[in-house]
Amino acid sequence: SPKLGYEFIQVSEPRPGVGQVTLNRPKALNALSTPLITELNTALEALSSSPKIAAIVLTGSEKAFAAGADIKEMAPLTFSQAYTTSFIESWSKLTTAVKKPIIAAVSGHALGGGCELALMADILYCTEKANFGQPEIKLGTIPGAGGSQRLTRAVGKAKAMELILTGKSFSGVEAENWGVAARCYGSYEELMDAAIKTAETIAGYSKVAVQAAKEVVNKSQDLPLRDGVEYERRVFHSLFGSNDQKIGMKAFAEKKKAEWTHE
Ligand code: CO8
Repeated sequence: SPKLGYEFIQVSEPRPGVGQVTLNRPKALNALSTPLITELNTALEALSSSPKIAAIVLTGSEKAFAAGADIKEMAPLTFSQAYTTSFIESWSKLTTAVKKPIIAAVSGHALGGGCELALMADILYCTEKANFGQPEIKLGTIPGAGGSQRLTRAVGKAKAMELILTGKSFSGVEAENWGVAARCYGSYEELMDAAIKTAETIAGYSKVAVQAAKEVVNKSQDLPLRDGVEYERRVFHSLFGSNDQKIGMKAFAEKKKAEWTHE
């Protein structure tokens, strides 16, 4: 059931433990204005701190995940306004403030800031026909919410450079083949079913282990290999201090289902 109080997004709980945020600014193909991003951050922080929620699905409509930053809002910005207000910085709040896994379910356009937002998620699912791209070059600018960094890490320099310098789009099928998307689906319905099912699967595990798993995988994007492997081992060691590790391994030995305490 959609929660009241938001203008540009909808928040729901499609399954127990699964929070869903749906971008809902259909007239502008979910263009990411500052008010929309403010609502998104508020909703994600609320889901992140809710003890009832274990995983989050972030989606748009069948037609558009998001067609980018709001070009009409950006057009008149001056350098000093952008610089002193740290324009766009708050966009990536979800990558630091949210410790629960976020699954982006992308159908239709995911362009510019929309592509960047999808790339910030922990898991990306899309439809075969999804339309990804970084078209900023056509507007006389460049990606500003991590696109040049996250897309390059995802597809490698050769493809990222071509995509960002030409502004050409890529499909959901290509996104899956190149490793941007974990999986692509034939229809919007299949996409949403799969995203919610995956979130539900994750929600069935120990919250402690899930948060640790997300943390160490994301560390691999920031750290050199040796440091990353060491970081992983430290976190792995620390999980021997959790109840859930004892519960999970005991349940395996006894051939029973683990009943997590999330401690
Ligand atoms: N900003 C504002 N309004 C938009 C945007 C946008 N990014 N995209 C679409 N709209 C609006 C259109 O202006 C139109 O409004 P209106 O009906 O009032 O004219 C409405 O949405 C519907 O759009 P179209 O009529 O164009 O729909 P089509 O189906 O014909 O075309 C497209 C769909 C191809 C997606 C087309 O709308 C398009 O090219 N949009 C712009 C895509 C784009 O360039 N995105 C990148 C923007 S720049 C950016 O995101 C990064 C800036 C760096 C900062 C980092 C990110 C925050």
